[in-house]
Amino acid sequence: MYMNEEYLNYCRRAYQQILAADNILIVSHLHPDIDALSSVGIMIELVEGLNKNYLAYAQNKDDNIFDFLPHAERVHSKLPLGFSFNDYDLVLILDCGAINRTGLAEALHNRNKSKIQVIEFDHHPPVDHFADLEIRLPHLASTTEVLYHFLKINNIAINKNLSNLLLSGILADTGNFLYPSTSEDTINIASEMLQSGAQLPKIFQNTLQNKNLTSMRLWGLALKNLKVNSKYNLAVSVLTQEEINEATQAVGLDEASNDIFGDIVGFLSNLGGVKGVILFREESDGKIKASLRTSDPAIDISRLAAIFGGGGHAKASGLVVKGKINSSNDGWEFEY
Ligand SMILES: [Mn+2]
Repeated sequence: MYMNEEYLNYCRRAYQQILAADNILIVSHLHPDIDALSSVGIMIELVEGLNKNYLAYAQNKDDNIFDFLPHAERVHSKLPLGFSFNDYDLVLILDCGAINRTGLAEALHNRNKSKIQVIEFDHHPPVDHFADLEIRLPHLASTTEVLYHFLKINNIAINKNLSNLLLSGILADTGNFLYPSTSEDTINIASEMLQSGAQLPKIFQNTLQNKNLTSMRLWGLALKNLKVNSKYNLAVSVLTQEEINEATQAVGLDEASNDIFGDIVGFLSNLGGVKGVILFREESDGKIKASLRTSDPAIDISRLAAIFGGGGHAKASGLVVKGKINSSNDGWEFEY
């Protein structure tokens, strides 16, 4: 078990607080990914079973793409009319990394701490501490893996919905067991989920085997533009705003999901002989985003991201700077 006595107690306390609460707000990060929505789904399954009032929220949830996940359709992408933060006595924050990613930073900062308790479950490295109870385990592969331990410690039976949700988060955040975050424990949990009824083929049909034309075009461009910087031994690829527009508008989309870029850079990190890979992409609002990955056990690539104000995990991190990218035959020039 990947958890010390202190965290065992945190998990027990968290469950006692859920049992004692009347109105529960379940929150994950903006543009939620599969691990985020799976974690929210797990909490929905739990609180519905306990007949609690709840609202689930993840700002700007992309329509429908993750509807194969149990309860994903119950997650609000906008706060409903008449929403009041003070109506809740317990807030569960899942997979958010930092308070800014909750879309509720102001309400969380200004809350009446004697009335509203906040519990955070996460596997991102610490950024800011705003929860009353923080169950943060950065060595675990996914937030659903954190929640697996939470469920086990509290003797909550893992039914078919829970097993599908737990496995989906693990598969997504390990790149189907390819990323270095995959541990022996991760694989054991996944195998237990299959025995509990998780449907691996159904998950794959909705993830790996469900790429759309836009994402295929972006994959093609990112591969075409891949170069190796021999000075730093880093692989670099760039997607300019023009290229992203061309790829996405062709099928009538104005915005490409961030997940696509995470998938692409995850794949690029398989390139042999380099220390790491960076995928830069130009956003429409005058920003450049970069995703950094390494599969070299000796390298903490978040230290490179941190130089530019970014952060994340040792093997997968990101950064955002204001600026633009000019591409020419000689390469790229960054103005920032
Ligand atoms: Mn995650």
